Formats: sequence, structure tokens, C-alpha cells
Amino acid sequence: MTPMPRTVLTFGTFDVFHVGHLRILERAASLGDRLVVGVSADELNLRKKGRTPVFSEAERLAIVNALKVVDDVFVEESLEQKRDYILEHQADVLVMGDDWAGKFDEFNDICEVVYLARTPAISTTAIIEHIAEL
Ligand code: C2G
Repeated sequence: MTPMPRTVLTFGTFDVFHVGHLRILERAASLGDRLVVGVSADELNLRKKGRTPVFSEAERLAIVNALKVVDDVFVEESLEQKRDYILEHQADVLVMGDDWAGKFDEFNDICEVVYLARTPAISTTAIIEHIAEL
């Protein structure tokens, strides 16, 4: 019998896509056979970070979906729906950056929860500030 493919699920805004985003998606993909990414809705980002993303939800979805390591994308409408998303996408592993360390341990009952170290010294905010100062 062929074993079931191992599905990895991760979330993020992925605004002003940079190498830190790429690295975490590559590492997440290496933990399974299939990588699904929940891309934060514009509305969710506004609530979470107090600013509208530079790139729209449709643009961010298109960019993430075009990556070789990504198999499927969907819009993450709310932070509170994580359990539903994990079940809906039949995720075996939930991957989050370690800025969220410990925050999603409650989902250990339905999947493996892994926190990966962030790539140092790069962020969307730093890029926006850098460009603004040019
Ligand atoms: N990331 C990283 N290294 C960086 C910057 C970001 O590894 N230098 C990771 C983050 O840890 C996250 C992913 O890239 O796992 C996406 O980053 P953001 O777009 O900043 O994600 P965030 O807005 O925190 O969204 O449900 C949770 C949220 O949707 C997470």
C-alpha cells in the first residue's frame, strides 16, 4: 500500500516577499510531501499589524502559489480558525516561525507542531523603512 502523503501547513502574510519567506517555505516543504500555505487576508493583516499590506491579497497569493515548493494556497481569514484549517487541509504538520513559539501547542492533539527559526536581519518592515529612506 502506498503511504499517505505527509501534508505540511503554514501561515503568513508574505508581504513584499523576501528571502526569509522563501527559506521558511523551503524548510517547511522539506518536512513533508505537500506544502499548503494559508496567506493572511488583507483584512486580517490590518487587524493584526495595523497596516494594509503593500501587495494585495490576490498578488500575495499568486506569488506564493507560483513557488516550486508550494503545492496549494488559500486565504487565511482569521487567526481563530487554525484548527478548522488544519482539519480541512488534513495537515500532518503545522509549521510556524519561532516568533510564534509555544503559541500553537494546543494543536498537538491533531498534528505535529513545529517552530522554525526565522532568518536573521530581514523583515518586510525593515525593507519598507529602507526604501522609504532612499
Ligand atoms: N519569516 C522568517 N524569517 C524572516 C521573516 C519572516 O522565517 N526574517 C517567516 C515568519 O516567521 C513566518 C513567515 O515567514 O512564518 C511569514 O512571515 P509574515 O508574513 O511576517 O507572517 P505573519 O504576518 O507573522 O503571519 O496565522 C499567523 C499569521 O498569518 C502569520
